[in-house]
Amino acid sequence: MDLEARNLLSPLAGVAPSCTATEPTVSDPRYPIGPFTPPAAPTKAWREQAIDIIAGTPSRLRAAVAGLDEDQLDTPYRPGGWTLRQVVHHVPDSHLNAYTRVKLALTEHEPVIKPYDEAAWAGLPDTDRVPVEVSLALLDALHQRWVALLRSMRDEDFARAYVHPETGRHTLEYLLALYAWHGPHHVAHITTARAQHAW
Ligand code: NI
Repeated sequence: MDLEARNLLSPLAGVAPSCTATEPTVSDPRYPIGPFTPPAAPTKAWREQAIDIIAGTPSRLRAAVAGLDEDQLDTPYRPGGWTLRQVVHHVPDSHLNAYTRVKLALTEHEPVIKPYDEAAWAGLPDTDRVPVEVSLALLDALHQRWVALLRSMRDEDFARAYVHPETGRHTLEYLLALYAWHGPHHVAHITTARAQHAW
């Protein structure tokens, strides 16, 4: 579990997740750090912490898979789930889209963004043909660009928004919160699996 990131974000999170039977819980292996909850009243200090988490995600992902062999990388993080290799390749897939959404929202008025089918992307052949190192390097480079952009943004820039055709209008502050959760969420898939296998 990604305790450091969780401790950073949990005091700042919004309403607690619902405890109804249909909602995922913190014991759900799909959500090792809990499901995403947007912050109720984000502050500038909160944003700086969230950007720091995004800045640290590439090195944390790299550390999470360090020393794993090819068979271990081809093991699902949970029964029926993605392999650790698919998780690693998914993170830059997702963050490339997020970075693009930030740039679109900063340069256009509430653009409608293009969703993507993350499961289908994770099933494309590059996932098996490219070493995880390639995606780790891609994530390193991407986050240098993304974090430089996020750190350049003024308060009013975080109020800019994009429109997701299925889930509606979201501010860049919401996107920041979502991706400060998303990286640690997937790192925890790997670290939790390693702990369970004693790898
Ligand atoms: Ni994801």
